[in-house]
Amino acid sequence: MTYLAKPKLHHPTLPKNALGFTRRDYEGKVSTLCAGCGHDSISAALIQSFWELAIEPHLVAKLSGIGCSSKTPDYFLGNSHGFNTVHGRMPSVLTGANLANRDLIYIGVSGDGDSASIGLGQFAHVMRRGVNMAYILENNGVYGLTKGQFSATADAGSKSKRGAVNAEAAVDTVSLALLMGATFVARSFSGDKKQLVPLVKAAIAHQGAAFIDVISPCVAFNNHAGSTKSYDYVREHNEAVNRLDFWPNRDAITVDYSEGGVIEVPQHDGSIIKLRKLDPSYDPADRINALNHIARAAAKGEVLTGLLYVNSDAEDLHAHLNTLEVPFNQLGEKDLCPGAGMLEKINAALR
Ligand SMILES: Cc1ncc(C[n+]2csc(CCOP(=O)(O)OP(=O)(O)O)c2C)c(N)n1
Ligand code: SF4
Ligand SMILES: [Mg+2]
Repeated sequence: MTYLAKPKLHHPTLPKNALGFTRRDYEGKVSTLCAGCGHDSISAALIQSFWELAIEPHLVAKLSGIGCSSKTPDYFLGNSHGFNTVHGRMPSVLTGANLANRDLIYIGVSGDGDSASIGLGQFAHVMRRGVNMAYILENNGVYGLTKGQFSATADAGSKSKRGAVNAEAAVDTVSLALLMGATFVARSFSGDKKQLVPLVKAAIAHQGAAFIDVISPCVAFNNHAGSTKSYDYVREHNEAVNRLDFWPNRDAITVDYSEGGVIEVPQHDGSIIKLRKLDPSYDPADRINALNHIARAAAKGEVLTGLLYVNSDAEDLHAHLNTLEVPFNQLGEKDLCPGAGMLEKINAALR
């Protein structure tokens, strides 16, 4: 099934974006995930975001690890670059690709096992290095692909489908991303496309490490009573701190937002995040306050969602390393291999 391409039929009345593409042009192969899996809704949100932003698919690189979640890049943006790496190692491959060619838009897709269990070290370092990417963690609290073992994001006290109680403390990926220096941190729910789509768009626009933890229920192994990652639990305990509208540029703002509590957060590329505060005490520019809020909500069993932190002045890894703007594949042999004399000079400077 994974090799099944979708039929190329486009109904003539399908709406087109500014590039003349329909949503179908941003789809991938037929999904082989279980019907109702949260991961498919996240793929749909990604398709929607890229289509609405009118991004040319060949300018996007999708990288993932291993898992049901990491299979999903096959199901969206079929005309983009893709690399399904090794379990827990997507961040280092994405970092390398990004350093070689900064002109592409990098999407990292991972699971909670992939990022918080085997890949925890890689996850932490890609955040602190500020790699320019939108990192989407499809968080279901279990290893879906290998039949539902608890992952490191399963809450202590939550029950498996067979009734076993998880005794271990959960890794909270949004807190960890904040501690590690990610400059855009959000949490959302696969069942809330209205919240997720603008978050994805804003994460794409962000210059630096952008992280979205998306609670994404596994209908096969973790959608029962006693689970804190089920559709029912998340719907009942979802506490959104804000709601977003994303505007690709200032000119696009044609509606007048007169409602109170709306703040504008300009991004480096001229795009604007419009934030409606649902919790007046929540300031997404305050990292310490974000950490406090997340910890307090977790203690009450709430799932805090929305844009939890953003640093609009963030710089990415290329700025830290002062790298060349030209992608490696556009450099000639002379630039790539400047000779023994130059190597000697570099070595001498390091002695
Ligand atoms: C090095 C290595 N160890 C273990 C596995 C087995 N394995 C494959 S997927 C997976 C867990 C996937 O869980 P998660 O990342 O949460 O993705 P999900 O399937 O839940 O979306 C494991 C342990 C593997 N493929 N490679
Ligand atoms: S096993 Fe779970 S995570 Fe995997 S496709 Fe099925 S519902 Fe989704
Ligand atoms: Mg998982």
